[in-house]
Amino acid sequence: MTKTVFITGATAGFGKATAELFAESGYNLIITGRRKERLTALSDKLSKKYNIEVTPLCFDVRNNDEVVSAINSLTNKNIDILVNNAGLASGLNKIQDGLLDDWDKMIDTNVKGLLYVSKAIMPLMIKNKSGHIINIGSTAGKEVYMNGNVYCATKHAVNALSKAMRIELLEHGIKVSQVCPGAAETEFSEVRLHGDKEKAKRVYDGYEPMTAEDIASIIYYVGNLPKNLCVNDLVVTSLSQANSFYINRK
Ligand code: NDP
Ligand code: 8X3
Repeated sequence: MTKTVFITGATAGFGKATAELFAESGYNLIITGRRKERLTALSDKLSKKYNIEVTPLCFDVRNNDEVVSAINSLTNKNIDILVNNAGLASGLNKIQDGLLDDWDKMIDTNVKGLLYVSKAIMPLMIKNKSGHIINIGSTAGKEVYMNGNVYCATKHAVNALSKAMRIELLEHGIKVSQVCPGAAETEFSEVRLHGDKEKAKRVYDGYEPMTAEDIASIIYYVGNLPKNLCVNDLVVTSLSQANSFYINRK
């Protein structure tokens, strides 16, 4: 039977590339994000190109009512893989100069949003006695670096929640994996730097970061192992990066 993958944050970056890769392999997709035009365009493109079913759901993961009603609206609720990818960094201030708006955005999206989406989908997987949740963490969830403070805290929370989900869903036969990328060039830095495209480009000066397609290939790999195998935690960087602190810039 054709499998279905539910990908949050599919309007850009990792989520969009992951949608394309699973579509190419014949999966049906449920793709989400706030930017409706992008979502509809991607849905139209992938359904035609790969002859698959694509359901676009436009909602903000920070709003639990929107999350629940979007998932309730699905006619086919058989979700094989959930990729909890929607997320962001906002701001690079020291913690003592932090902006509450930045903190709220990161905590509400990366932690509470991931929980809301998971809470709505886990009962469907439990009912089916199968499923796979792939959470997108970060090297920022393994280490804390200067000016990373609240973003790092949210990704440490994703690290903890991934472990918690794996323990608590074990008896239901549901796999839980965490994929933790290092630096990859997407819209991430532009969002973190509040829309400053020039400054965002300079984040990647002098080295080769990963691409969205690189991370999509890792997510696809993790999601397509034999039934008895579960990657618990996978940290991945480009060859130029050892960890959050060491980047080999030319
Ligand atoms: P992008 O900015 O390119 O994409 C982020 C996606 O998340 C967009 O589709 C955006 O959609 C969605 N999103 C953000 N906020 C919300 C929200 N409130 N509700 C719904 N969707 C939302 O970033 P990346 O692809 O790089 O990031 C994806 C994930 O990977 C994030 O969790 C990020 O923290 C993590 N990550 C990124 C790394 C990097 O270096 N790029 C490294 C490690 C982890 P829309 O705006 O349309 O809602
Ligand atoms: C994104 C990677 O290095 O900006 O999670 O924290 S980093």
